[in-house]
Amino acid sequence: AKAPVRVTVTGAAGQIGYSLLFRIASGEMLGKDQPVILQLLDLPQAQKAVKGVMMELEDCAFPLLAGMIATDDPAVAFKDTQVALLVGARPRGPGMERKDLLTENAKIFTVQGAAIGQYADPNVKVLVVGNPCNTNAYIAKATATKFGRVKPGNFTAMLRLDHNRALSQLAAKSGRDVSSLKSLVVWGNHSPTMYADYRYVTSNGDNVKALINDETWNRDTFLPTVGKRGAAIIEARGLSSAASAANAAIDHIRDWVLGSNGEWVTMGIPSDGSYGIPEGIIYGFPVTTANGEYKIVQGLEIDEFSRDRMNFTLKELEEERAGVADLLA
Ligand code: NAX
Repeated sequence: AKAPVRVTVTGAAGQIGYSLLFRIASGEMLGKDQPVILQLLDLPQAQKAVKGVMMELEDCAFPLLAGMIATDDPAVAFKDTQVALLVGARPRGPGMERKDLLTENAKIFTVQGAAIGQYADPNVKVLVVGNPCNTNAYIAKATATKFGRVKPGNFTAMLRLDHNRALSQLAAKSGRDVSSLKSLVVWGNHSPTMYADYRYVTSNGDNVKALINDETWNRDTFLPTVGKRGAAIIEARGLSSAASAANAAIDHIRDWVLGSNGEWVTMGIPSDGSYGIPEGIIYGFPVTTANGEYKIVQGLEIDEFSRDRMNFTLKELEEERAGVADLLA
C-alpha cells in the first residue's frame, strides 16, 4: 500500500471545508489508492466545530483516511505537509474597505507562509482559496520562500472555479457537452476582472467561438456572467459558493498531482514573465501538468481585445500587491 500523504486544510470548520474534506478523504483528490492524513487548522473558537466535522469523517469509515488532527497552531498544521489547501480567510465585514480586507488577510497569510516555509515538506503543493486568493498566495509565497526550503512555484491560487464556470456557460451557449470542451483559459485575478478567453476552445475539433459566432455575447453576456457569478450565487443562496469552490479545489490539486494528460487547465501561478506578465505576480495562466509539475502553454497570440483585458486584471493585481508591500518589507 502507498504511504499516506499529509494534507493540510485551513478554515476546516467553514462551509468550503465541509464540502471539501469528505471528498479528499474518499480519494477524489489524490486517487482511489492514495491514503491521506488530514491536518485541520482553524481558529481557537472554531475547534469545537472542527471536532464535529472530524466525528462525521470518522462516521464515514473512509478506507483511505489514515489519520487526522485538529489544531489552531499553524506550526502543527503545516508540519511535513505535502498538500496545503489554504481556505480559511477573513471575510469582508460590514463597512470594511477593500484595503482593510487586504491587510487583515495579509496578516494571516504572512503567519501561514512562515509556518509553511519552516515546517512543510519542501515539495509541498500549496493552493490558496481564501480571498483575495491571488494576493494571499503572493504573500504566503513571499514569506515562505525567505526560509529557502520551499520554491516560489509551489504557491498557487484558485482560478479553477472561474474556469469551470466559463466552461459551463460555453457548453450551454454552444449546445455542446461540457466534457467535449478543450483549451479554455482564464487569465489574471480571481475577481470580476478575470478574463475568460474562449478563442482557442474546441469541441470535437470545432472552434467554439466560430460556432457561437457572436462577439457581442462574449463581451456583454459571457464575460460579465462569469465575472459576477460569485455575487449571483450569494444573491440566490444567501451564502457564497461552497460546494463548487470545493469541487474546483479538488480539480486543481488532482490535475497538478496526477496530470492533465496534455489538456489545458487554468492555475493561478507565479508569472515567469510569459505573455508580458511581470515576474512573480500570481496570475491565471493556461497550463498543462505532468509528473507533479505545471508548464505554461506558450505561443498563444494575444489580440488587442485580449491584451486590454489581460492588462486590466493585471492592474488590479499590481494595486493589491502595492497595498501589502509594506507588510512584506
Ligand atoms: P467560512 O466563513 O464558512 O469559513 C472560513 C473558515 O476559516 C472559518 O471556519 C474560520 O474560522 C476560518 N478561519 C478564519 N481565519 C482563519 C485563520 N487565520 N486560520 C485558520 N482558519 C481561519 O468561509 P468559506 O465559505 O468556507 O470561504 C472561505 C474562503 O474562500 C473565503 O475567503 C472566500 O472568499 C473564499 N472563496 C474563494 C473562491 C475562489 O474561487 N478562490 C470561491 C469561493 C469562496 O468565495
